[in-house]
Amino acid sequence: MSQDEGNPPRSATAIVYVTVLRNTFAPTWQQSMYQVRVLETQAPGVPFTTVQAVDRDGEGPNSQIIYYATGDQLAMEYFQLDSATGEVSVSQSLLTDTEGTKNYKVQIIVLLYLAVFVTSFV
Ligand SMILES: [Ca+2]
Repeated sequence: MSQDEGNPPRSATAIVYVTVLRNTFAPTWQQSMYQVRVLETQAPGVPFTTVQAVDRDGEGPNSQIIYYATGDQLAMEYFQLDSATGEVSVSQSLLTDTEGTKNYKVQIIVLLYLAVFVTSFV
């Protein structure tokens, strides 16, 4: 209700309907595991695969998905993830890995849900 300061005071009433957007659904992965082969000559910064999760809450912050990656130190050195798109790319040339590592494991987490991302290069 709103009221003015006149004498006598006049007022008006409006009804406001409020819809509460509840966070009902957790995000789910399209695939629980992604196994990808990538050449050691893969250009840094160019996505070679995309992980994808969906959230059935529809539009708005309750369905907004943020990806982030964890993994061993070596994997984190060579791979990067776009937190908004889920695109995975090499962050530096795999040719600089003098150990010649063939398998890197990167875990990509969307909120509290895990998927394991495994990649190897030939
Ligand atoms: Ca949700």
